[in-house]
Amino acid sequence: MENTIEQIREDALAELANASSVDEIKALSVKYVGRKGRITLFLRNISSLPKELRPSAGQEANLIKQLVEERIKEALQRIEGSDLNSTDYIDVSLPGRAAIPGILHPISQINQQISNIFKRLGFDIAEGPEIETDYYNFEALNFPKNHPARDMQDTFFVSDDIVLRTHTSPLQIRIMEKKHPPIRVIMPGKVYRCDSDLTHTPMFHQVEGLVVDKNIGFSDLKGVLTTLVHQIFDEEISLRFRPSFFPFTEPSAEVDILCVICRGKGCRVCSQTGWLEVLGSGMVHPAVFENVNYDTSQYSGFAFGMGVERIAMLKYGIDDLRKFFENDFRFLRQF
Ligand code: 2U9
Repeated sequence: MENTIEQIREDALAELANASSVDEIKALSVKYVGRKGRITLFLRNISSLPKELRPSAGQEANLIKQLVEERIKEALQRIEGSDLNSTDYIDVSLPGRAAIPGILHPISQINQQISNIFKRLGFDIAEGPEIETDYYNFEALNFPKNHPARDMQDTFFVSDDIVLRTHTSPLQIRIMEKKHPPIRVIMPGKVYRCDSDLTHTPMFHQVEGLVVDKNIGFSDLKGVLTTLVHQIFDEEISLRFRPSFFPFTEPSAEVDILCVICRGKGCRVCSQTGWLEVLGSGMVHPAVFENVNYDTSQYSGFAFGMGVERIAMLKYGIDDLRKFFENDFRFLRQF
Protein backbone atom coordinates (compact mmCIF):
# COMPACT_ATOMS: atom_id res chain seq x y z
CA MET A 1 0.00 0.00 0.00
CA GLU A 2 2.88 2.46 0.80
CA ASN A 3 4.30 1.75 -2.65
CA THR A 4 0.95 2.62 -4.09
CA ILE A 5 0.77 6.07 -2.45
CA GLU A 6 4.40 6.66 -3.60
CA GLN A 7 3.30 5.71 -7.10
CA ILE A 8 0.27 8.03 -6.90
CA ARG A 9 2.57 10.86 -5.77
CA GLU A 10 4.99 10.35 -8.66
CA ASP A 11 2.16 10.11 -11.21
CA ALA A 12 0.50 13.25 -9.88
CA LEU A 13 3.69 15.36 -9.84
CA ALA A 14 4.74 14.20 -13.31
CA GLU A 15 1.31 14.89 -14.81
CA LEU A 16 1.11 18.32 -13.13
CA ALA A 17 4.57 19.28 -14.41
CA ASN A 18 3.40 18.55 -17.95
CA ALA A 19 -0.01 20.23 -17.68
CA SER A 20 -0.22 23.31 -19.93
CA SER A 21 -3.79 24.54 -19.54
CA VAL A 22 -6.17 25.47 -16.74
CA ASP A 23 -8.60 22.75 -17.91
CA GLU A 24 -5.87 20.09 -17.73
CA ILE A 25 -4.91 21.15 -14.20
CA LYS A 26 -8.53 21.16 -13.06
CA ALA A 27 -8.95 17.66 -14.49
CA LEU A 28 -5.84 16.50 -12.57
CA SER A 29 -7.24 18.05 -9.40
CA VAL A 30 -10.39 15.93 -9.83
CA LYS A 31 -8.28 12.87 -10.68
CA TYR A 32 -6.08 13.07 -7.55
CA VAL A 33 -7.79 15.07 -4.81
CA GLY A 34 -11.44 15.13 -5.98
CA ARG A 35 -14.20 13.25 -4.16
CA LYS A 36 -13.29 10.06 -6.01
CA GLY A 37 -9.66 11.00 -6.62
CA ARG A 38 -6.82 8.53 -6.25
CA ILE A 39 -5.44 10.10 -3.05
CA THR A 40 -8.91 10.52 -1.54
CA LEU A 41 -9.72 6.85 -2.19
CA PHE A 42 -6.37 5.84 -0.77
CA LEU A 43 -7.12 7.70 2.45
CA ARG A 44 -10.58 6.20 2.61
CA ASN A 45 -9.12 2.68 2.30
CA ILE A 46 -6.56 3.07 5.09
CA SER A 47 -8.96 1.36 7.51
CA SER A 48 -8.45 -1.82 5.51
CA LEU A 49 -4.70 -1.84 6.26
CA PRO A 50 -3.18 -3.78 9.20
CA LYS A 51 -3.66 -1.73 12.35
CA GLU A 52 0.08 -1.03 12.92
CA LEU A 53 0.55 0.42 9.39
CA ARG A 54 -2.44 2.73 9.51
CA PRO A 55 -0.86 5.75 11.35
CA SER A 56 2.25 6.05 9.14
CA ALA A 57 0.29 5.37 5.93
CA GLY A 58 -2.32 7.98 6.89
CA GLN A 59 0.34 10.53 7.80
CA GLU A 60 2.19 10.02 4.53
CA ALA A 61 -0.96 10.08 2.41
CA ASN A 62 -2.05 13.36 4.03
CA LEU A 63 1.38 14.92 3.38
CA ILE A 64 1.20 13.80 -0.25
CA LYS A 65 -2.33 15.19 -0.55
CA GLN A 66 -1.07 18.56 0.76
CA LEU A 67 1.88 18.51 -1.64
CA VAL A 68 -0.31 17.69 -4.65
CA GLU A 69 -2.80 20.44 -3.72
CA GLU A 70 0.04 22.97 -3.48
CA ARG A 71 1.42 21.90 -6.84
CA ILE A 72 -2.06 22.26 -8.37
CA LYS A 73 -2.28 25.85 -7.03
CA GLU A 74 1.23 26.69 -8.25
CA ALA A 75 0.46 25.27 -11.70
CA LEU A 76 -2.70 27.40 -11.93
CA GLN A 77 -0.77 30.52 -10.86
CA ARG A 78 1.91 29.79 -13.41
CA ILE A 79 -0.69 29.68 -16.17
CA GLU A 80 -3.02 32.48 -15.08
CA GLY A 81 -0.15 34.72 -13.95
CA SER A 82 -1.98 35.76 -10.81
CA ASP A 83 -2.03 34.88 -7.15
CA LEU A 84 -5.54 33.56 -6.47
CA ASN A 85 -5.21 34.11 -2.73
CA SER A 86 -3.80 37.63 -2.84
CA THR A 87 -5.90 40.79 -2.42
CA ASP A 88 -4.90 42.12 -5.85
CA TYR A 89 -6.60 39.23 -7.56
CA ILE A 90 -8.30 40.72 -10.62
CA ASP A 91 -12.06 40.32 -10.59
CA VAL A 92 -12.80 40.51 -14.30
CA SER A 93 -16.53 40.71 -13.61
CA LEU A 94 -16.24 44.18 -11.97
CA PRO A 95 -17.54 47.12 -14.09
CA GLY A 96 -14.75 49.23 -15.65
CA ARG A 97 -13.68 52.60 -14.25
CA ALA A 98 -14.74 55.49 -16.50
CA ALA A 99 -11.86 57.73 -17.64
CA ILE A 100 -12.24 61.32 -16.37
CA PRO A 101 -12.62 63.55 -19.43
CA GLY A 102 -10.15 66.45 -19.50
CA ILE A 103 -11.36 70.04 -19.16
CA LEU A 104 -9.81 73.35 -20.08
CA HIS A 105 -8.22 75.27 -17.18
CA PRO A 106 -10.57 78.12 -16.09
CA ILE A 107 -7.98 80.70 -17.23
CA SER A 108 -7.92 79.10 -20.70
CA GLN A 109 -11.74 79.09 -20.72
CA ILE A 110 -11.90 82.83 -19.96
CA ASN A 111 -9.14 83.47 -22.51
CA GLN A 112 -11.16 81.62 -25.14
CA GLN A 113 -14.34 83.46 -24.19
CA ILE A 114 -12.59 86.85 -24.50
CA SER A 115 -11.02 85.83 -27.84
CA ASN A 116 -14.41 84.74 -29.18
CA ILE A 117 -16.03 88.05 -28.19
CA PHE A 118 -13.32 89.99 -30.03
CA LYS A 119 -13.41 87.69 -33.06
CA ARG A 120 -17.10 88.51 -33.40
CA LEU A 121 -16.20 92.23 -33.23
CA GLY A 122 -13.75 91.78 -36.13
CA PHE A 123 -10.47 91.82 -34.16
CA ASP A 124 -7.35 89.77 -35.03
CA ILE A 125 -5.54 87.77 -32.34
CA ALA A 126 -1.76 88.07 -32.05
CA GLU A 127 0.91 86.45 -29.88
CA GLY A 128 4.52 87.49 -29.33
CA PRO A 129 7.75 86.97 -27.34
CA GLU A 130 7.70 86.80 -23.54
CA ILE A 131 11.32 87.97 -23.37
CA GLU A 132 11.60 91.53 -24.61
CA THR A 133 14.05 94.37 -24.99
CA ASP A 134 13.88 97.44 -22.78
CA TYR A 135 12.96 99.42 -25.91
CA TYR A 136 9.77 97.47 -26.72
CA ASN A 137 8.72 96.92 -23.09
CA PHE A 138 9.27 100.52 -21.91
CA GLU A 139 10.94 103.08 -24.20
CA ALA A 140 8.59 102.81 -27.19
CA LEU A 141 5.61 102.87 -24.82
CA ASN A 142 6.54 106.27 -23.43
CA PHE A 143 7.75 105.03 -20.02
CA PRO A 144 10.19 107.69 -18.84
CA LYS A 145 13.66 106.50 -17.77
CA ASN A 146 12.91 107.00 -14.07
CA HIS A 147 9.46 105.34 -14.11
CA PRO A 148 8.97 102.99 -11.11
CA ALA A 149 7.87 100.14 -13.44
CA ARG A 150 11.47 100.04 -14.63
CA ASP A 151 12.64 99.27 -11.11
CA MET A 152 14.05 95.84 -10.18
CA GLN A 153 11.16 95.48 -7.71
CA ASP A 154 8.57 95.41 -10.48
CA THR A 155 10.41 93.92 -13.44
CA PHE A 156 12.36 90.68 -13.94
CA PHE A 157 15.58 91.70 -15.67
CA VAL A 158 17.37 89.07 -17.76
CA SER A 159 20.19 91.56 -18.40
CA ASP A 160 20.47 95.37 -18.40
CA ASP A 161 18.59 95.55 -21.68
CA ILE A 162 16.45 92.38 -21.65
CA VAL A 163 13.36 91.86 -19.49
CA LEU A 164 10.49 89.39 -19.05
CA ARG A 165 7.64 91.40 -20.55
CA THR A 166 5.60 93.15 -17.85
CA HIS A 167 2.62 93.54 -20.21
CA THR A 168 1.73 92.41 -23.74
CA SER A 169 1.99 96.02 -25.01
CA PRO A 170 5.44 95.52 -26.68
CA LEU A 171 3.65 93.34 -29.21
CA GLN A 172 1.42 96.26 -30.19
CA ILE A 173 4.54 98.27 -31.03
CA ARG A 174 5.91 95.37 -33.11
CA ILE A 175 2.57 95.11 -34.96
CA MET A 176 2.40 98.86 -35.67
CA GLU A 177 6.01 98.84 -36.94
CA LYS A 178 4.98 96.28 -39.58
CA LYS A 179 1.43 97.27 -40.45
CA HIS A 180 -0.44 100.44 -41.35
CA PRO A 181 -3.86 101.27 -39.88
CA PRO A 182 -6.59 100.18 -39.71
CA ILE A 183 -5.61 97.93 -36.79
CA ARG A 184 -7.97 95.95 -34.61
CA VAL A 185 -6.10 93.36 -32.58
CA ILE A 186 -6.03 91.70 -29.17
CA MET A 187 -3.02 90.11 -27.53
CA PRO A 188 -3.59 87.35 -24.97
CA GLY A 189 -0.48 86.09 -23.18
CA LYS A 190 1.62 85.52 -20.08
CA VAL A 191 3.27 88.50 -18.41
CA TYR A 192 5.73 88.71 -15.50
CA ARG A 193 6.00 91.05 -12.57
CA CYS A 194 8.21 90.82 -9.50
CA ASP A 195 5.27 90.54 -7.12
CA SER A 196 3.90 87.75 -4.95
CA ASP A 197 1.13 87.89 -2.35
CA LEU A 198 -2.53 86.87 -1.91
CA THR A 199 -3.65 88.84 -4.97
CA HIS A 200 -0.47 88.83 -7.11
CA THR A 201 1.57 86.07 -8.72
CA PRO A 202 4.93 86.58 -10.52
CA MET A 203 3.31 85.31 -13.74
CA PHE A 204 -0.24 86.10 -14.77
CA HIS A 205 -2.30 86.23 -17.93
CA GLN A 206 -3.24 89.42 -19.66
CA VAL A 207 -5.33 90.37 -22.65
CA GLU A 208 -4.59 93.73 -24.20
CA GLY A 209 -6.24 95.26 -27.22
CA LEU A 210 -5.49 98.02 -29.72
CA VAL A 211 -7.63 99.82 -32.28
CA VAL A 212 -6.10 102.41 -34.65
CA ASP A 213 -7.91 104.06 -37.52
CA LYS A 214 -9.14 107.42 -38.76
CA ASN A 215 -11.77 109.05 -36.52
CA ILE A 216 -11.39 106.74 -33.52
CA GLY A 217 -12.67 108.48 -30.39
CA PHE A 218 -13.32 107.79 -26.72
CA SER A 219 -16.90 106.77 -27.59
CA ASP A 220 -15.49 103.83 -29.62
CA LEU A 221 -13.45 102.79 -26.58
CA LYS A 222 -16.55 102.99 -24.37
CA GLY A 223 -18.68 101.03 -26.85
CA VAL A 224 -16.21 98.17 -27.30
CA LEU A 225 -15.40 97.82 -23.59
CA THR A 226 -19.07 97.99 -22.56
CA THR A 227 -19.90 95.18 -25.03
CA LEU A 228 -16.91 93.18 -23.75
CA VAL A 229 -17.86 93.47 -20.09
CA HIS A 230 -21.54 92.70 -20.70
CA GLN A 231 -20.63 89.58 -22.66
CA ILE A 232 -18.02 88.35 -20.17
CA PHE A 233 -20.37 88.71 -17.20
CA ASP A 234 -23.42 87.52 -19.14
CA GLU A 235 -25.55 90.52 -18.12
CA GLU A 236 -25.84 94.26 -18.72
CA ILE A 237 -23.99 95.12 -15.55
CA SER A 238 -23.38 98.85 -14.80
CA LEU A 239 -19.94 100.23 -15.71
CA ARG A 240 -18.09 103.38 -14.78
CA PHE A 241 -15.09 104.94 -16.49
CA ARG A 242 -12.82 106.49 -13.85
CA PRO A 243 -10.00 108.88 -14.89
CA SER A 244 -6.54 107.38 -14.44
CA PHE A 245 -2.98 107.60 -15.69
CA PHE A 246 -0.82 105.33 -17.89
CA PRO A 247 2.32 106.49 -19.72
CA PHE A 248 1.08 105.06 -23.05
CA THR A 249 -2.46 106.51 -23.08
CA GLU A 250 -3.93 110.02 -22.74
CA PRO A 251 -6.63 110.42 -21.56
CA SER A 252 -6.69 107.19 -19.56
CA ALA A 253 -9.53 105.50 -17.71
CA GLU A 254 -9.95 102.55 -15.44
CA VAL A 255 -13.17 100.62 -15.92
CA ASP A 256 -15.15 99.44 -12.91
CA ILE A 257 -18.23 97.23 -12.73
CA LEU A 258 -20.88 97.41 -10.06
CA CYS A 259 -19.75 95.00 -7.32
CA VAL A 260 -20.99 91.51 -8.27
CA ILE A 261 -21.28 90.61 -4.57
CA CYS A 262 -23.12 93.57 -2.96
CA ARG A 263 -24.52 95.24 -6.12
CA GLY A 264 -23.18 98.64 -5.07
CA LYS A 265 -24.09 98.61 -1.36
CA GLY A 266 -20.46 98.22 -0.25
CA CYS A 267 -18.83 95.04 1.05
CA ARG A 268 -15.45 93.52 1.93
CA VAL A 269 -14.78 92.40 -1.69
CA CYS A 270 -15.21 95.93 -3.12
CA SER A 271 -13.59 97.60 -0.06
CA GLN A 272 -16.94 99.31 0.67
CA THR A 273 -16.79 101.27 -2.63
CA GLY A 274 -19.59 99.36 -4.40
CA TRP A 275 -17.33 99.05 -7.50
CA LEU A 276 -14.75 96.55 -8.79
CA GLU A 277 -11.94 97.45 -11.19
CA VAL A 278 -11.83 95.16 -14.25
CA LEU A 279 -9.93 96.97 -17.01
CA GLY A 280 -7.45 99.74 -17.79
CA SER A 281 -7.83 101.74 -20.98
CA GLY A 282 -7.19 104.99 -22.81
CA MET A 283 -6.58 106.81 -26.07
CA VAL A 284 -3.12 105.91 -27.40
CA HIS A 285 -0.59 108.64 -26.48
CA PRO A 286 0.67 110.60 -29.56
CA ALA A 287 4.27 109.94 -28.40
CA VAL A 288 3.66 106.18 -28.88
CA PHE A 289 2.34 106.75 -32.43
CA GLU A 290 5.38 108.91 -33.21
CA ASN A 291 7.67 106.03 -32.17
CA VAL A 292 6.11 103.88 -34.92
CA ASN A 293 5.91 106.71 -37.47
CA TYR A 294 2.13 106.94 -37.56
CA ASP A 295 0.76 110.30 -38.68
CA THR A 296 -1.03 111.62 -35.59
CA SER A 297 -2.92 114.20 -37.63
CA GLN A 298 -4.65 111.35 -39.49
CA TYR A 299 -4.85 108.49 -37.03
CA SER A 300 -6.00 107.99 -33.49
CA GLY A 301 -6.68 104.90 -31.47
CA PHE A 302 -7.54 103.35 -28.15
CA ALA A 303 -5.99 100.56 -26.12
CA PHE A 304 -6.99 98.54 -23.10
CA GLY A 305 -5.70 95.79 -20.85
CA MET A 306 -7.09 93.32 -18.34
CA GLY A 307 -5.78 90.61 -16.03
CA VAL A 308 -7.43 87.29 -16.89
CA GLU A 309 -7.07 85.82 -13.37
CA ARG A 310 -8.83 88.87 -11.93
CA ILE A 311 -11.70 88.52 -14.40
CA ALA A 312 -11.99 84.78 -13.59
CA MET A 313 -12.00 85.50 -9.82
CA LEU A 314 -14.81 88.05 -10.17
CA LYS A 315 -16.83 85.97 -12.61
CA TYR A 316 -16.63 82.77 -10.55
CA GLY A 317 -16.45 84.35 -7.05
CA ILE A 318 -12.99 82.94 -6.23
CA ASP A 319 -11.21 84.66 -3.36
CA ASP A 320 -7.74 83.12 -3.58
CA LEU A 321 -5.59 83.65 -6.68
CA ARG A 322 -3.29 80.73 -5.78
CA LYS A 323 -6.09 78.22 -6.49
CA PHE A 324 -5.49 78.73 -10.24
CA PHE A 325 -1.92 77.51 -9.94
CA GLU A 326 -2.24 74.58 -7.50
CA ASN A 327 -3.70 72.16 -10.08
CA ASP A 328 -6.05 70.60 -7.54
CA PHE A 329 -8.52 68.68 -9.69
CA ARG A 330 -11.31 69.10 -7.09
CA PHE A 331 -11.07 72.88 -7.73
CA LEU A 332 -10.50 72.75 -11.50
CA ARG A 333 -13.29 70.28 -12.32
CA GLN A 334 -15.95 72.80 -11.16
CA PHE A 335 -15.53 74.96 -14.27
C1 2U9 B 1 0.11 100.50 -26.84
C2 2U9 B 1 -0.56 101.59 -26.41
C3 2U9 B 1 -1.39 101.49 -25.32
C4 2U9 B 1 -2.68 99.07 -22.99
C5 2U9 B 1 -3.34 99.40 -21.70
C6 2U9 B 1 -3.94 99.24 -19.59
C7 2U9 B 1 -4.44 100.46 -19.89
C8 2U9 B 1 -4.04 98.64 -18.24
C9 2U9 B 1 -3.65 96.77 -16.85
C10 2U9 B 1 -4.91 96.08 -16.55
C11 2U9 B 1 -4.70 95.11 -15.46
C12 2U9 B 1 -2.60 95.72 -16.83
O1 2U9 B 1 -3.17 93.30 -16.28
S1 2U9 B 1 -3.12 94.54 -15.68
O2 2U9 B 1 -2.34 94.71 -14.54
N1 2U9 B 1 -3.62 97.41 -18.14
O3 2U9 B 1 -4.49 99.25 -17.32
N2 2U9 B 1 -3.30 98.63 -20.61
S2 2U9 B 1 -4.14 100.81 -21.48
O4 2U9 B 1 -2.34 100.25 -23.59
C13 2U9 B 1 -1.53 100.31 -24.65
C14 2U9 B 1 -0.83 99.23 -25.09
C15 2U9 B 1 -0.03 99.31 -26.18
C16 2U9 B 1 1.02 100.60 -28.03
